[in-house]
Amino acid sequence: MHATKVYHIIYIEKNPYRGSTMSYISDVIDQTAAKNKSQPQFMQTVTEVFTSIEPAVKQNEEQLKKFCVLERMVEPDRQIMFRVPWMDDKGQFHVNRGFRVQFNNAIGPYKGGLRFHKSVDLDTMKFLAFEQTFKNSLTSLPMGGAKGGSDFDPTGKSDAEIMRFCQSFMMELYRHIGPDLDVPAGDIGVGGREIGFLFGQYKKIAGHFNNGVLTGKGLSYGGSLIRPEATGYGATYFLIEVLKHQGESLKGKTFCISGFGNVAWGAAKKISELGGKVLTISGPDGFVYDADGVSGEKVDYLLEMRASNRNRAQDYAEKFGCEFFAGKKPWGNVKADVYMPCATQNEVDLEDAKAMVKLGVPVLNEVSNMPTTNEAIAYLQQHGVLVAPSKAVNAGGVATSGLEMTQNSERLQWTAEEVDGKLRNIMSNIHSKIVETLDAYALPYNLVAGANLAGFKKVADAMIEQGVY
Ligand code: 2IT
Repeated sequence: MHATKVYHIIYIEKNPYRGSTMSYISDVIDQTAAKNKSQPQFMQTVTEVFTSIEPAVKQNEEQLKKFCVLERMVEPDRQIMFRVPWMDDKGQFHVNRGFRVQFNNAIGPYKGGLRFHKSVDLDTMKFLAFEQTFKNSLTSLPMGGAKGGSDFDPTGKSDAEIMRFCQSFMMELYRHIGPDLDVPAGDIGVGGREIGFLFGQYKKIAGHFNNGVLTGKGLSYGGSLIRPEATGYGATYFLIEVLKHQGESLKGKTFCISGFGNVAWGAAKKISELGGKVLTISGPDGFVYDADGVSGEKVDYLLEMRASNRNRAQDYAEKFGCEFFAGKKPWGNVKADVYMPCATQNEVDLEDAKAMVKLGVPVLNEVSNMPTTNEAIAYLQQHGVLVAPSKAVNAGGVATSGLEMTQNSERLQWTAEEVDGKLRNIMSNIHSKIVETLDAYALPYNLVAGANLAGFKKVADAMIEQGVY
């Protein structure tokens, strides 16, 4: 049978509302699966979010149905796909595919990162933009949901090649973005260097210095202090709130982190600063076990690894004389108090979840977007593992992008202390909002359900109040 048909049938069969009283949710999941036959990642997040929102839908079913809120929520406002031709250092031409999915602007201008990775396709972009809509809602800042990027692979590329690629990408993207329209930022494969090249080209095309059009900028042209650190710092601040709720603290705890990019870097920096110990980092080649903990100059070395475009974790093991486990993930191989996936989607599957339970790891703090499969989340929760969902945990990145936009509008630059303090407050407020939402629906401390419910409610209210468009 053709693979696309398989996905379609799998998602309809797996529909958790099959045969339940919640036929509205069930129908929309079925219709969405039927219309998006080769988009398993998008269906994964739609199913995950919609599985959590039953209490909110029950309370307001008539209105939500009348205004087609769920039907409109799963259909992006627009999906832009374009050709990105570029020239390598030998003078050879290449063509990649560029994307921007503007999913939902009910509560603010479209906002979300750009991902440059060979795995990027429309399915990836749609799942990320859908997740972004609810995450941005949770931050309490006025930002809608979007995502973009390209299947361009930065591995092994020179700075000049990256620059030419970014310039070509912006030749098309510029007409779709603006400070009140859509504000892209970084994601996997897009950091300060790429944002600089993208902004330079935007400015040249637009003919004015409008730096509110992108976030994650360098400090010399309107970037915000703490934005590079914000995703990892925010994830740590959110975890502190979770631990506090359990009557515990971060100090003295051990961590397994995956990835070695911007997010893993920020998390390792903050965790080591606060007295936690990061035992692992990883890359596509395998994971590193550092018994002494990733801290100090070893944290800074992660930045060099990223800038080298080698995409190789073994470099760390070689430089600092640590053990390297080729082709393996840390999950199930190293015991720790907290697992923090910081690499990419679906990096924790059912097998990993089983190994985690067997090892007795009590907390999964999801940092990368949708790092855990739905089956794995269900297994972990059934076996008493506390799962903090990425929509809440990694929201500090985009929240600090929101703070960068505010500074650009004010034409001011805040101090690191000011931005960090606001980030801490935002993360603590997200946790409080989740707890309040769960209390309002008389639900137990299930952070996955609470985050989805809270994120959904604000977007749904705005969509209803603005009429059907
Ligand atoms: O997934 C994410 O939230 C990001 N990549 C950051 C998006 C942003 O606009 O800062």
